[in-house]
Amino acid sequence: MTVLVKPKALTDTKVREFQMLIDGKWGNAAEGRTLERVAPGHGVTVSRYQAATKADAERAIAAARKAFDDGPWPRMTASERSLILLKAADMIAARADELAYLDCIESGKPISQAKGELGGAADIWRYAAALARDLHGESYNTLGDGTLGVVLREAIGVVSIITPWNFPFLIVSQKLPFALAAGCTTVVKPSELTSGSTLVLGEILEAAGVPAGVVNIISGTGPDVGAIMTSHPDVDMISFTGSTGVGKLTMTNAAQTLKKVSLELGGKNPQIVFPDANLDDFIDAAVFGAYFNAGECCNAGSRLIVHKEIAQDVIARIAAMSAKVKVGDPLDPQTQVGAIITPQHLEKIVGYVSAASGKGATVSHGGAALDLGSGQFMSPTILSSVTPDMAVAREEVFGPVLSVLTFETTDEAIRLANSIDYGLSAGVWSRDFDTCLTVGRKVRAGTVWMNTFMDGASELPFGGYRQSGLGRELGRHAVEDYTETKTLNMHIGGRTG
Ligand code: TXE
Repeated sequence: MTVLVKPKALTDTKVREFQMLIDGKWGNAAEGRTLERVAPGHGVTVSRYQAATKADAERAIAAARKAFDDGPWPRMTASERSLILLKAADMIAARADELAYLDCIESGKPISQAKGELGGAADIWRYAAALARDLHGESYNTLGDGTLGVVLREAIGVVSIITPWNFPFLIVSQKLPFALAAGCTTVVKPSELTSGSTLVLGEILEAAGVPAGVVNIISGTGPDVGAIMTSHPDVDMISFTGSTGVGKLTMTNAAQTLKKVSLELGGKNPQIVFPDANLDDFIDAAVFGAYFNAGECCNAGSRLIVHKEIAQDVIARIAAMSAKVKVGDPLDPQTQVGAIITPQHLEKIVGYVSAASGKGATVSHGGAALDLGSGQFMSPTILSSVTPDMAVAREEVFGPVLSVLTFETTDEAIRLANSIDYGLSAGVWSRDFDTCLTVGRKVRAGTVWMNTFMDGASELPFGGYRQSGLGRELGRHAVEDYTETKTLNMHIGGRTG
């Protein structure tokens, strides 16, 4: 079974009202419409956001344009920008409990996890602040006596930042501080399901000293505002995290004016396990990798590729550990798997499971929605005897569902790992160094974990191969992504001299 943690009624029953930040002023959407957010774990309205439309987005883009073209932000020294980002990081840390609470009730993620994400986010802001000081170009005095080449790194301009609901504060933190460090100005649109913490970030940035118009934050739906944010000629770059479908749409829109695009999209990440692996470590990581954030995670370890020799044992041990996972109240500090983002999304997850069992997969654990009295929850689920052609083996379920496939040779494992459209991350488990490196080099994915899974650090780039996206976030090149290079080719003395 699964350990159930029934959601307790919320003690704070007040609906939190949010406005939007455009050109340094907080206000309502032009058309006066709002969006209500029902907490996925509690089934009651907890937040009300402004429903921005095209006119609001255009105002925000104009403010960002003006702040870039005429404002102080791109003209400040890197040291001045860095100090403001450091101040913001301290303020994020000081308000971490409030921000974690918002992410927890609006997205349904466990509170302990939300607090961990806030710690990670503050670290990213500090890292971006450090990188701001080290952003520089190059010079070449080797081009001949009369020539000096200087390569500048200039802020790219106005950046549209569009984020999803699964890690609301963490994902905006993987984009915004780097854009700011480079000297860009921005329009930010969080998901219409989890806008709260990003709007609070607007208050923090104002208080930290970010000038008006540099960060504009609008709440609204993709079709209402996302579309204009990705197509407006005054926007120079788009940084998007979300579904592969909307990522493709974003690129199509961006192509009209040839904007730079950075995309972090879906994943169907394999964990390949060999018979000589440390199975205690692996079982623990497999359970964590599959169910972390209720599987609503682009780098979820949702596809197990296990050697035939150990498959039965591995499935039995993962099922036994799954039975101990605590599912339920996102606000309970003991909870490990929280609520599913919306009732429609839960239906989609259950649909994937029944389609797979209809095609011959075996439900080795869970397999159904859970009724906990409020909200929507899914049982941690293991599907075994999955074949590579099934949708659960190829598509992003985005729920706590682990699909198990088997292999006999290393080549077959690599082939299976690379047989789908995604290439975000992968895991390989073996005590043999050669095996880990052979698989690690041949798997086409942006991150390969060896004898661990899902560890990350601000210093390590993150992003995908193939349809998992374009570009990398984090790491020391992350600020450069928000720049253009300009070559100054200087001639000294007469041109023929
Ligand atoms: O994503 P969307 P959804 C995957 C996951 C999930 C599926 C659908 O498989 O089940 O996507 O989730 C904005 N122009 N991921 O529907 O729609 C939208 O408002 C511009 C993977 O929530 O892509 C939100 O701010 N923007 C993923 C953001 O795009 C548009 C995280 C993401 O929403 C838009 C989330 C448009 N036309 C979902 N339409 C990951 N990589 O972690 C929507 N948006």
